[in-house]
Amino acid sequence: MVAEDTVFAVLYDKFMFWAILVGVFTFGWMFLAMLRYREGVEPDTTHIDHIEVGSFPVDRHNTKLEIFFYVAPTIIVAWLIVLALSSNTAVWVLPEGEEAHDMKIIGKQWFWEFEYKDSLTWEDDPGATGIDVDWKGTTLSVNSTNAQAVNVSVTTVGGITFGETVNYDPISIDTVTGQAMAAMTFAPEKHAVVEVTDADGELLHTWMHIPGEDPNGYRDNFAFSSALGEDMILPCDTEVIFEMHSAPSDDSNPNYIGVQHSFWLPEWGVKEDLVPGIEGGTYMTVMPDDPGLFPIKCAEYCGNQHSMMVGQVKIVAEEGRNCDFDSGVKKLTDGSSGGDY
Ligand SMILES: [Cu+2]
Repeated sequence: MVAEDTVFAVLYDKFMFWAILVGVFTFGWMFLAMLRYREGVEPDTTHIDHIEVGSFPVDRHNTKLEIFFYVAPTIIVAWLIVLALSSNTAVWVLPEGEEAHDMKIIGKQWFWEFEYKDSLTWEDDPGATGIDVDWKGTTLSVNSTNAQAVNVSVTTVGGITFGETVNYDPISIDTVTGQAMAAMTFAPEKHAVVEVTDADGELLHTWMHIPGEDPNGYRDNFAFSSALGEDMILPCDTEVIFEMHSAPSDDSNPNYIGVQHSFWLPEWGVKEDLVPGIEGGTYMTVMPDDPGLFPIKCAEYCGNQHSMMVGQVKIVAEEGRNCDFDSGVKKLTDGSSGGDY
């Protein structure tokens, strides 16, 4: 599945629009001329465009038309350059003072780490699964219209003591009311997963909280790793800023700072290098708008397991939103890539 509204897909459509317009005009004119001025057809002597077959119209040329032939394509080419550069700007010029989701990507030999600076709370579309999970304050509640939904499992990871996993006792959904309620305190510093399953343990609905940066700095940022088969999870309809670094997998040798990688989202048509030694990292922005799973690859040869350096990005809807919802923060599609042919 392709995220069709990403910047370069839209740019492709714009180039296609102009290519078709120019093509129809040029070939149309050519075929008209071929029909009209072919051998055996009497030239129309009453019109200004009377020309001799096979001879260049030296003394009856049209200066205005000839200038138009140069000026019009020049304007079109200049316009295409503007379109192309504005797409580049959307990906590589960082937005200022806007609400963006900050992600740190660390390329190692040979896997990716996805570190969360901003928190993200998301769940599957309740409209599609018939299940709605809510966990705030001291209460976890589930409302279900899905007759299959039976069990709720809750897992939390980390917090101040990093890496500690807690599996809570499963909660049952009342088969009559479709509700489940439990007194549990939501901890924003922990990674929390709530999964609703049917009687066979089949997963029906997921709710998840991913913690952001700890303001007190007591713990490391939460991270997913492609080495463990974990996906990078990003919200839809929100601008995402990737800050990317290359780091050695084993930092026991201070003289070794890693190799160059390139973070590539092939279906979105964007990639950016991760360069060892650049302190602040390199940057790229994206605006995902379709939910789904998209591949991640390394586009820079980085050693013998380079081809294994793959992962996935999962686009989800933030809790209480869905991906069809026009959030009004679509800077990329409003400003530089939406509709302004
Ligand atoms: Cu690589």
